[in-house]
Amino acid sequence: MRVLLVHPSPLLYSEVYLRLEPLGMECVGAALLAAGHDVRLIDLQVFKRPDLERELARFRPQAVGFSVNYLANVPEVIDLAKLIKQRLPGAFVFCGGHSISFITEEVIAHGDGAIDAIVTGEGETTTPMMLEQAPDVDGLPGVATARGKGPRPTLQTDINAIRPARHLTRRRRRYFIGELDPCASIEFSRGCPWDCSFCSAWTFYGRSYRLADPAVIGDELQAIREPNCFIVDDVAFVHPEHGMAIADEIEKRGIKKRYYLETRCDVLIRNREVFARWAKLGLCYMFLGLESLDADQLKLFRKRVTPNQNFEALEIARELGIEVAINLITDPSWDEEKFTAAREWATRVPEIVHLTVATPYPGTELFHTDRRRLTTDDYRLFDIQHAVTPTKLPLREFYAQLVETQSIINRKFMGWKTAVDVSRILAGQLARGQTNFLRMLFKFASVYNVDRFHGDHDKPVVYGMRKPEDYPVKPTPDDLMVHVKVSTGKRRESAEVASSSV
Ligand code: B12
Ligand code: SF4
Repeated sequence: MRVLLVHPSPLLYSEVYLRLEPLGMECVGAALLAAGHDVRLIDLQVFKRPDLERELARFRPQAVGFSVNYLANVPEVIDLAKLIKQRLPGAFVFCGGHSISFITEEVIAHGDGAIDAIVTGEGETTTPMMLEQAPDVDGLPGVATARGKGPRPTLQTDINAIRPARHLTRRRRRYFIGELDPCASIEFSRGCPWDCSFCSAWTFYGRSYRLADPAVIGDELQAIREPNCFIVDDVAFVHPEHGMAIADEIEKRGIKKRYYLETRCDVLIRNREVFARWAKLGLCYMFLGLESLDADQLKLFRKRVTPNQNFEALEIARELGIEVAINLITDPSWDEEKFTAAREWATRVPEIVHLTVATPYPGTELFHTDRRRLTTDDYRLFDIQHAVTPTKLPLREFYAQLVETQSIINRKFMGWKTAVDVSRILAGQLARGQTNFLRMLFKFASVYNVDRFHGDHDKPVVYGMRKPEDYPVKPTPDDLMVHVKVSTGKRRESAEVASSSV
């Protein structure tokens, strides 16, 4: 079958800081190729709508699949699905990905016949099986249609079996994160054994944590042409021996790259020697979700770390020479005083401090337990940059404070001064025709501005999101789980790692 996979347009965050390859869709693409399908992929973070139209006309796909990892992309994907059905009425249109796995019923209803099926959970096993049966896919495990949902899918037992088909993505030079330009992505592990109340990683993967074979990673890194790699794991190097084994493979092959990863503060403290070794191998940036400077707030998030651990982790990263991007969650209840305190702290520390807004996402516990009512049903505002629950300050003032605090990044790490400071890096990139980082340095003000944030709330809502109060029964955490519960030795081990860190 001719299958076209489509990734929607970038979110606000990606308009400035980064644009990364759609790794999940490349995994689905690899599984479809292995099943004998003719597969093409178009990423609208890089391509434009007319490119998609051209692809439809030339390739005439018999099936079109959309990736919906991000809730804010839902309306765009519904509109695109409708467009595809108009152009190619016989095509089988389906979606898959993280966010959409939690809201299948409402999206299929919005699609009004344009979305034939939604794959819930991991796509590698379900998607080829579904296309084998298409269009009669009702009742298959992990497949939702207008007539209901099949049983929950089972997690893949082996994440080494299918690795991303990177050759499916075109214009790969457009993928970057900060000065790592160009940048590929790679997955070392899948899942997260913790259970933070604001996060859906654990409801999606059922608190499992699976590891890729270090030798497979070594081969993959060797095959990646880009000099930089973003490691997409939710929490990198939970198991120190895994991090060390991958490091061995890198050294054995003499691979020289620079890396960016995301981890938890307690993992960094516990496995300091792994990060120290990786710093020597090229780990130069790290994303740490501190989330809050306040102990009570951290408890509410069930983050299972203390502010002291957070500060200790920052010290370690500084000693290792790894540049840290910190995430702090701004709460809509913040007043001027709270913002001022955050600003003072963000100005004082040498790290890059990102601010996001607390957002109850479908699939998280917070969505069903937060007593505040959502102020909007516009999917597009659920990008953790907008306030979707009542703000203590008037909304415009809230955004004014938020943007002023976010703009510390602009003052410290962007603009002309930074361009001069990093002129050698820029010169090297320009010599190779890479301009993503240079453009990034001057984009902040056009994206992060009060008028835009505030104005986004006035856009007409065509597809309304189902709010917590619209659920007939309040789901339990178990109801939120996307996959069947599996009890393997590895999984128990992961849970122990998590609880031993509490
Ligand atoms: C890596 C990552 C990023 C990267 C960028 C990834 C990218 N290419 O854009 C970074 C760190 C930059 C990032 C940024 C953001 N992220 Co992010 N990110 C992730 C993370 C940790 C892993 C995603 C990943 O690559 N996984 C590995 C691949 C192999 O898995 P996958 O993509 O899920 O794909 C599988 C399935 O989903 C499915 N599938 C996927 N696509 C398709 C398509 C079809 C057709 C089918 C059938 C199946 C299918 O099959 C795949 C294989 O099994 C997830 C959390 C998570 N564990 O999923 C959060 C997550 C997706 N991000 C999230 C958020 C909020 C953001 C930001 C908005 C945060 C911000 N600071 O503003 C930004 C927006 C970025 C953007 N794209 O514009 C939220 C999404 C919340 C939501 N409900 O919308 C998540 C769930 C994190 C969380 N815990 O809440 N992110
Ligand atoms: S540790 Fe990170 S990925 Fe895991 S549940 Fe908490 S926020 Fe989500």
